[in-house]
This record gives sequence, C-alpha cells and structure tokens, in this order.
Amino acid sequence: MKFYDCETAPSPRRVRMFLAEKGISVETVQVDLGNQEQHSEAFGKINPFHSVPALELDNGVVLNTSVGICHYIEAAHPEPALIGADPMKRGQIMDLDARIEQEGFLAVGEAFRNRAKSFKNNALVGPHQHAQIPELITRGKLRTQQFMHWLDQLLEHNEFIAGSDISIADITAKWIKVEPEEEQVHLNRWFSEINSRPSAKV
Ligand SMILES: N[C@@H](CCC(=O)N[C@@H](CS)C(=O)NCC(=O)O)C(=O)O
Repeated sequence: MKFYDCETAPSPRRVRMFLAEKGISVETVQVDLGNQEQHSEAFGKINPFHSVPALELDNGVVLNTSVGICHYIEAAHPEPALIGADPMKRGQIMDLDARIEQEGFLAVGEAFRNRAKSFKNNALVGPHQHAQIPELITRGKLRTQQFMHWLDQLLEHNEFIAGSDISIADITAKWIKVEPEEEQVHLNRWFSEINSRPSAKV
C-alpha cells in the first residue's frame, strides 16, 4: 500500500490521524502541493482528481477521498472502531462526519480559497481552473461561525463529537483550523482534549 500525502495539508492529516489512532503505519509518498506537483502528469495517472490524500492498494486500486480511505482502513482493521461498532452508531457517526465536512471543512475552505492569492485561478480543488468569487469569503466566514456555534452546543452534552468515544467525526473536526471563541467553553474543552492525543501530532 502507498499513501500519497502532503505534510502541510488538512485532508491527508485526517487520514494520518485515523491511521495513528489505529496504530498502523503505511509507506508514504509526499506530494509537493506548494510546487503544484498534484497537477503533474505522473500524479494525474495515480489520481485524476489531482488531490491528496490518495491510497494505492497493493492490487493497484486507488482510493482518492479521505472518507473513502478511512472506510477502507476501518473495514480492514476494525479495532479500535472509529466509524461505529454497530449499524446505528455507524449511521450516527457518518451523519455527523458528513455535516462537519459540509458545514465546517468546506465553509473554511470557501473563505480561504476565495481569498488567498495562491489560489487565484484554483478556487476549487481538482483538475479544472475556477476563478475566485470574493463574495464567498464573507459567506464562508459566516458559515464557519454558525458551524462553530453548532459544534460548541453539541459538545455540551458529548465528551467526543458522537458520544463517549473518539470517532472519525472528531478527526474531521480537529483539522478545521479555526480557533474557537473564548466563550465557546465546550469547544475549547474538546480542542484541548483532542490536541493532547499523540495521534494529533501527525
Ligand atoms: N474531498 C477530498 C478533498 C481533498 C482535498 O481538498 N485535498 C487538498 C489538500 S487539503 C488538495 O489536494 N489540494 C490540491 C489543490 O489545491 O490543488 C478529500 O477529503 O480527500
């Protein structure tokens, strides 16, 4: 198996933290996003979506989304369960994970990629060029605030995002690089707990 990674990017970090929680290590290849290596012809043959992470299995099949890769790892190495040990828990965890990806991860990305000069004609990840839309900076920031508020309220009742154990939903939320407000006490408590785990150092 070969894991296509980029040390500094948040999406591959989700997979690295997932692997670390499982206690698994995988051969890793760095893809230099800073130098646009994801757009090289060679990498395009591995992942036509020109993004990381990607996981190449021993039979040549390539998985190319964080969530797909994590599901594969969970099925191959069920313990400790990070996507629910029974059908109901799995459904609940994936509901939360999808919400965090859509409302949090993508909202932060919307604000960031429509603002940063380095993404001028690359506002969306992938093989196609998309111009930045400045209005999306404001909308992305507002959506991020609404998301952080929702997460803070959820964590008032749950130690981890989906209950009493860490799950993929915590890992997805951890890599949303936004500092909580001081008064978001539940979110702050959860952040310090999750940041203290060895798997968060990946
Ligand atoms: N839905 C994909 C998104 C992957 C993604 O956005 N990867 C970013 C790094 S965090 C990337 O490859 N960016 C390349 C680019 O900006 O051209 C996943 O979860 O794996």
